[in-house]
Amino acid sequence: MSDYTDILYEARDGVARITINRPEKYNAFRGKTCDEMIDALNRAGWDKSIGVIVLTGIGEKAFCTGGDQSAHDGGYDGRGIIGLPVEELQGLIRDVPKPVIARVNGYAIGGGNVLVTCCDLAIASESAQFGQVGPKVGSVDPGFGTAYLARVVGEKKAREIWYLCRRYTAKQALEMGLVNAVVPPAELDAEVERWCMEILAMSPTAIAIAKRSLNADSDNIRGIGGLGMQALSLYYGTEESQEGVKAFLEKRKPNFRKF
Ligand code: 2NE
Repeated sequence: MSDYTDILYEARDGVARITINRPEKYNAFRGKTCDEMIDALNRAGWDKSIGVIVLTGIGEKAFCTGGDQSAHDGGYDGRGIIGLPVEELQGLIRDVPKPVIARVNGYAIGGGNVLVTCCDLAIASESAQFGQVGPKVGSVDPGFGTAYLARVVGEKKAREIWYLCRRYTAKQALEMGLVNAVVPPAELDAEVERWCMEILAMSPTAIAIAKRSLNADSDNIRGIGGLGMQALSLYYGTEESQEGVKAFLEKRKPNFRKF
């Protein structure tokens, strides 16, 4: 697969850049987007001329806003347990034997925030905003999106993020350890480039072993994710979940009181 419609792929000077290209949807992903990202990650991950992978979204508004709610009808429009192979995508970010850097240029919301969580490193523009929205829109990201988030930002903060669905600034994301660096928007590309060049100077095999070793401690979370997706597919069939999706699309507050 190389005729991508939902992403851009560029490989140059040892760095592969995967860019979600759905600006009209604030870079939300549908089934096809996930499949293309999986294809591109495999392509970059096993290309010996590539030492670092950068994941980002087109434009300045959004890095990624998670599942495309307009492609959600009691389930998403693609393959897999919930119609979005997100657990495969998240697992692959961890499995490719090279660092994946999230270049966070705007909103990293819902599944977009989970992608940031799963990436090895994250560098954000000062204008980026982060947060989970699942309980507001009738969804949840079990596995890496919840349990691994707690490893990254701590248990109490992860619970706050999921239970209150607030938005966090790039500075707050830095303070909680969700991102590694924050720079003014105009300096984002130069900063990402600097981090890539530093990594490219290292032994790729040592980096690959370090990555797998760092992964090992949290790999059990993958099983929770698979189990959780099965539960999520049942939840998506309920009136309660559908109220969340409908409310988002109708631009109103959800009413979950009767549930
Ligand atoms: C991103 C955010 C915070 C932006 O808010 P605001 O107020 O700045 O803009 P607005 O008007 O909400 O959004 C701008 C346009 O982008 C679309 C909106 O519908 C709107 O379109 P127009 O009215 O201009 O035509 N848009 C934004 N996000 C979208 C999305 N995800 N799908 C489709 N269209 C989207 C605000 O928009 C927000 O909170 N978005 C909610 C994102 C959301 O619900 N994501 C899914 C969470 S569940 C999930 O990701 C997931 C997973 O990770 C794993 C498994 C299953 C699900």
